[in-house]
Amino acid sequence: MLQFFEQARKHLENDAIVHDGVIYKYEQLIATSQKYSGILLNGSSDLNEARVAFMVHPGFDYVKILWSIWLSGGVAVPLCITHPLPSLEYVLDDTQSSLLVISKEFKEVLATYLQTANIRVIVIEDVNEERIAFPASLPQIEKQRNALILYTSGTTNKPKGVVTTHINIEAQISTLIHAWEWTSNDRITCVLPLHHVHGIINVVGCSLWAGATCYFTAGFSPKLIFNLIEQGKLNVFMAVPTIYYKLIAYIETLTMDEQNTLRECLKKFRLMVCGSAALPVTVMDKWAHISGHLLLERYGMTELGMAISNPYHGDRKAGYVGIPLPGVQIMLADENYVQVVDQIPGEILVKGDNVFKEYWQRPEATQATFTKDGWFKTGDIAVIENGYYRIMGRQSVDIIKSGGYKISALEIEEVLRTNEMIHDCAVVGIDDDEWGELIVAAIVLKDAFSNDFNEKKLSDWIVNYIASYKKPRRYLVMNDLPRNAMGKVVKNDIKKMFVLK
Ligand code: MLC
Ligand code: AMP
Repeated sequence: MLQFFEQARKHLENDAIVHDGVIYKYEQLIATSQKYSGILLNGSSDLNEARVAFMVHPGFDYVKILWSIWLSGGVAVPLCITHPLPSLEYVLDDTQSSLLVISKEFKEVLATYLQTANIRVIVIEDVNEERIAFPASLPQIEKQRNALILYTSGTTNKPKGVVTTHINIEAQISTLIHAWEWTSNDRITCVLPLHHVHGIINVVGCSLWAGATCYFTAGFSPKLIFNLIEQGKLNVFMAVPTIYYKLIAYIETLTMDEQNTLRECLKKFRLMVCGSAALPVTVMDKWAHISGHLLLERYGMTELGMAISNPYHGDRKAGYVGIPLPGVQIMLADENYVQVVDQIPGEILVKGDNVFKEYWQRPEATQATFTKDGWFKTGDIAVIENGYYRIMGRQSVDIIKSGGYKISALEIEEVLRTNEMIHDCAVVGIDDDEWGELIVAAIVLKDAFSNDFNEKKLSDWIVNYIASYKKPRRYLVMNDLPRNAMGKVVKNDIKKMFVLK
């Protein structure tokens, strides 16, 4: 029996999920997931690692589908609910998903795909749960089997599927349960998208493993979050730095009385965590002033879950991500993968059961990302100072973190180059207080458009091909891109030009 399910069975009477004010107990979540497994299995005894893509809003439906995929032996492929069709098709094709579970509202965006694809489609609203019987039996799943594929942007233009096994997921969750002292009395709200580890593992995975309650609101909204907080419903909160930035901005619009009421409610929290991108010290300080809480910053990655964390009880140091989590081995290494000594910066290498298995059907990329001794190379540079890790940046200028999302500059450039106006381009991330990095693009126009550049037209066009959070927010039209003696575009020069602009 998979551990997540055994855990849930310990808390049958507890509230598992509260979604739109409706309470779902663990007992109901278990029963519904089992019934749905029967639908997915459709008479077979085991999905045998078939990829099951699903496109469902965060909430009870999302969790029941995820669990039913795991119970029936499938590999879960959560689709981003805001991606345009080309990005969705890419994931569906790359994973060769043979089953797709969707909410009715996503039929429209997928319409052209559904017309021709050879895939079994289940529309949640068309299923009458009352009339489904429990499956006669469910398969025995060995923990080394594949469980999840999440897509991550990297230094290649197309996102790669990160495959994690049940062993990996159990390790990623259990280390956080231990380190952050989760209990069945905890209550958290999920404000993050559920196609990335922050939401899937840290928020939903940990809360349901602990027998705690996970509240879902409709997307990210400071007003809805503060409503829940004021009702005293929550005691744990986790988000990316941009969300804390936005919450602070919202609080600053409230009256002093409203701020004081909120402050009293925030003081009752036991834990507030921040990660997925560097937490600016200014945000940490402002949040401490507002809430009385020193945010716990941690470091993670799609390929690892969480790896390094400030302590729950000890000193939480601003600007530092803490120390390795239990069960996670970390080494800082030079360019030859030899360990560096304290206070010398090095690339973060990671080993442990939390580390993913492989990039889906990319053996060369998988091999390249591990050293010959089996360390996973993160591409992030850190230094240890007084026992605490400080993240100094990334090796690649082509990886951008904006709003907590990892975005490949190369992917955006490839799309931009297909636009009729563009001859050449270079995408970079520039520092931004709110978004961490803001995506911007230097472009060289084709002669025919040199007097006729329409930024809005380009901006409206690009969201047909990439998610809106990947859209460049500013453009700089240039005659030529700056290049070095080898002919390679000097992206750091482009960054400086945007800052000076
Ligand atoms: C959106 N907008 C942006 C933007 N994203 N502007 C600049 N840069 C960006 N990156 C603009 C939109 O165009 C829109 O403006 C307005 O902001 C609102 O858009 P939205 O889509 O409604 O945004 P919002 O819901 O406010 O989203 C902000 C957010 C979101 C912070 C909630 O970005 C988010 O959920 N981020 C978390 C991603 C995440 O889970 N990362 C974890 C990866 S795992 P207009 O003018 O068009 O209306 C990982 C490992 C680890 O990293 O360690 O955890
Ligand atoms: P993703 O691939 O979306 O999972 O993003 C992982 C990347 O986010 C890491 O490789 C880091 O570059 C970055 N990251 C995560 N947490 C932090 C943090 N606390 N500080 C700085 N960078 C972080």
